[in-house]
Amino acid sequence: MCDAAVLEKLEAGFKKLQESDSKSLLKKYLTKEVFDALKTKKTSFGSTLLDCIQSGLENHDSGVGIYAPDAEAYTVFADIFDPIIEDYHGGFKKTDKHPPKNWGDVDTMGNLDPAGEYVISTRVRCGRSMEGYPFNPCLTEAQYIEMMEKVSSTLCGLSGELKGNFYPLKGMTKEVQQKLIDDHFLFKEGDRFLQAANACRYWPEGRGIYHNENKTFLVWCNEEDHLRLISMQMGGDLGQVYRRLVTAVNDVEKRVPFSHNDRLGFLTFCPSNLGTTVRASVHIKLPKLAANKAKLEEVASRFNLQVRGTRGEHTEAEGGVYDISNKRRMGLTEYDAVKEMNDGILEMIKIEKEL
Ligand code: ADP
Ligand code: CIR
Repeated sequence: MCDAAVLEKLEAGFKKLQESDSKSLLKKYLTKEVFDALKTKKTSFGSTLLDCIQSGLENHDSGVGIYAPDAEAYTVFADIFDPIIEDYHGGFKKTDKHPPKNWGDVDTMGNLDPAGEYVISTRVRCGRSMEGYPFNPCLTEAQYIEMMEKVSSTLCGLSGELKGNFYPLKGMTKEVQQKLIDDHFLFKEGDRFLQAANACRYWPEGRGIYHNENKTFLVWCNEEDHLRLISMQMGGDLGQVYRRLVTAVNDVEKRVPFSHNDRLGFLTFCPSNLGTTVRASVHIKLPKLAANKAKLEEVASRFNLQVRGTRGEHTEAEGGVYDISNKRRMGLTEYDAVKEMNDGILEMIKIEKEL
């Protein structure tokens, strides 16, 4: 697209966003001043402000509304990324530096619900970007294929509990794909936030999932991020889930070089995932607390937690099952991000018991 057409789209989209009642962080921080300062800038990949914000311009119900088409966008468009990062991650300022990776003493994490009354399942995931490749909107079809081959051959070298197989999305039957999605193992298809961000080109080419036999260790390839490493299982044994993830990440990191930035930590497509990239969650039933959704949200945010629906972000709760996780991922260590979920969930269970 020529620059004049990009500018025209930007101006029209910005006007509509301003007139909307969008609650997104994009709307909150994209002032006229910031917009004017950034609207003609480009990264060396050729990414524009439109490439960063088109998802939020098209989807006014976005929570965040912005993605980095390439790593350089975080610096070139810092005037809009920095305040959004600060807001989302609970005060990570533009002068702050994300701490070095630290998984802490994995043996101190335990079971959130030994009696099995509230927690249905536990999951901890992190994201990684492969060094030498830009993010989704800038990848070529050849790069997608090359990356998936690298990921697949690397993971097939894992052993013990992590040993498994890689399944490309292309060629997978719709039944198998849907069953994996319904069982919460696989990413969904047709996410409109990612589509609008230009993150779904050549789909299903270059996308796939690796998992061990029990589906307790899984890796998503080229959905939102290059890699999502996931450990999950039924019940509330966060300790076991966490130890498995840490073992796996340490192993994979020896085999694949990942993009890391001194200030931002591990680099991801969405600014909400930067830093540790860790989202530790439980599927949980808290019927008394959840009888009042506003109250549930209020209590969760008191403990820096985020509430999602049963099928993940932008979905509704089914059968009273909520996905509750740590919200911030930056400015704290991996251990502390998981501990934040641990401590908050224990408090929420305590409140539920007292109601
Ligand atoms: P993310 O991968 O960023 O964490 P989503 O919110 O889209 O993104 O969730 C991805 C999938 O993981 C969804 O199917 C969701 O239901 C599932 N999931 C998340 N937390 C849990 C959990 N504690 N137990 C089981 N499934 C979970
Ligand atoms: C949105 O803005 O709602 C989507 N682009 C997804 C943002 C990721 N949200 C989050 O809370 N981690």
